[in-house]
Amino acid sequence: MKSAVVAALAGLSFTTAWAAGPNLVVNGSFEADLIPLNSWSIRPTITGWVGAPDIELQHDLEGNVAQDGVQLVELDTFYNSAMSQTLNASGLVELSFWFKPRIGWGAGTQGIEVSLGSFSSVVMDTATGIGPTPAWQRFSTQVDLGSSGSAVLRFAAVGTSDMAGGLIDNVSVTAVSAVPEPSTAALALAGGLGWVAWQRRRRPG
Ligand SMILES: [Ca+2]
Ligand SMILES: [Ca+2]
Repeated sequence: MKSAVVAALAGLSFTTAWAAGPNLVVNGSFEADLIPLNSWSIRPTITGWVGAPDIELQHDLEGNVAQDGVQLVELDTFYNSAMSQTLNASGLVELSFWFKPRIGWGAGTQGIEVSLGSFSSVVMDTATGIGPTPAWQRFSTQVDLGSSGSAVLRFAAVGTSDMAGGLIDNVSVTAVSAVPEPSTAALALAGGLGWVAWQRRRRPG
């Protein structure tokens, strides 16, 4: 699993640095629009985010525990979808988010494309939910947003459009006050959180 993730991210300027400062993302943990426990809801918008065309919120659905708080997002709703928000930001920032594949689904269906300003990358397109306890993993990268003062942050499901996509939580963009020393590591990965029993969601097709 980890080797596949590293391979998927080869060539990206991911670093292990952590930035200080407030989170510039509105509702980055998807907690603002609380839905009932063990449920999902597909909506054109949620607080801070606009779907293209829609966004699926989940609240501990079938035991899928969020990385932060109680809710998370999936973007393969009934099809590959996307969500975005415009940030008031400039200069060097650190983008961070957490990802977990859904159990029981193979590679090529759980990919996430992330973009911020001029930065864009597909991550996790080789992720598989094989095994009883797929773990949350953190991805981070630094992006120079220049001086325009605003930038679009966007996530999109990629790969097979089949109502099964990777799970996203705890998205943050923070200003970086000083350029950190680049790490030799290709990416920041943190596992071990949220090792929970996870059942495949079933939904009428
Ligand atoms: Ca959350
Ligand atoms: Ca999919």
